[in-house]
Amino acid sequence: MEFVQRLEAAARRTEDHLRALLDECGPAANGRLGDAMRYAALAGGKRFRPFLVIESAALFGVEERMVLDAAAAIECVHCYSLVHDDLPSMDDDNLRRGQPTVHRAYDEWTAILTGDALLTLAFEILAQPAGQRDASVDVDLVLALAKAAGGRGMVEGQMFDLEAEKLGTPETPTIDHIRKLHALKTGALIACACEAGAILGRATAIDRAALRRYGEHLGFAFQIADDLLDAEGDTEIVGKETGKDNARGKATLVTLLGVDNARACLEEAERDAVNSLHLFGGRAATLIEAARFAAQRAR
Ligand code: GRG
Repeated sequence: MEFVQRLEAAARRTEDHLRALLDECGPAANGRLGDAMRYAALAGGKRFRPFLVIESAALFGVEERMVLDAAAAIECVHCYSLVHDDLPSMDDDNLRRGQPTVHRAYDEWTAILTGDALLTLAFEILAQPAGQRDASVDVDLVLALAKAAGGRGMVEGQMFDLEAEKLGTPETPTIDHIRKLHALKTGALIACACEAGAILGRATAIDRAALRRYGEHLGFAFQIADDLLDAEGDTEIVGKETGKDNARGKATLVTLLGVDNARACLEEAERDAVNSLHLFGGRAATLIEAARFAAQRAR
């Protein structure tokens, strides 16, 4: 199967599973919270993180239900982060995945609660007994996701981002600062998605570390591509407002280094990601293609 077809198939499987989980564990579909959660979680999105869970787990032949639960849980955390990031007090966005953001379609308090409920649902999905799952695997996954999402992970990255924008600190952001911010805000969850396959497959520490390294480089490439899309992309194709970083004077690798140097960093991150997979040989062909996709994506 072609890479794009694999990505689309993974997105469909994740969405179907997420829909079933929302019916099983989420609020009623005809209530405000249930509707808003479904609006945030089921409409669009590349489902790149679930794809990474599915493909990293495929290296170890993990049972389908376990894989889809982990994929759906990580996507719930991702969707929550987008809903909260879009809020007026954060990035203040009107458009996400080509449609009005949750606080625009509903209102701010509903968007806050929708994010809260999606974040919590992620951990409920991982903790509920299902299939052949082993409790120690569940605990490992819960720990990895909590670390990636929390105050030493994505939330800290978001904090750095907002401190820079709203408080002007640090006064002169360095490339190292931006790299750390990216590693936390974007890289941590992407790395967790890659590592999840190894956790589910009870892989060796060496294999697990290799997938984590791959995810960290991939996350960096993904973020630079995001900044390039903000600088050069078309709102219609990207599905969210573009040109915001420059307009706000935000420090990114693109605004600090310029488009050409940022693109060189992106290519290096893609190479580093691919090199991290060498011990898997040809079995990692799809993950190698995923690195190319992250670097060259148009939305
Ligand atoms: C609110 C705690 C908290 C964190 C927010 C995700 C995030 C952190 C901010 C989003 C801002 C942003 C543009 C980050 C850059 C990388 C990124 C996460 C892009 C969005 O992910 P995609 O491209 O989106 O995978 P889809 O819609 O395809 O799922």
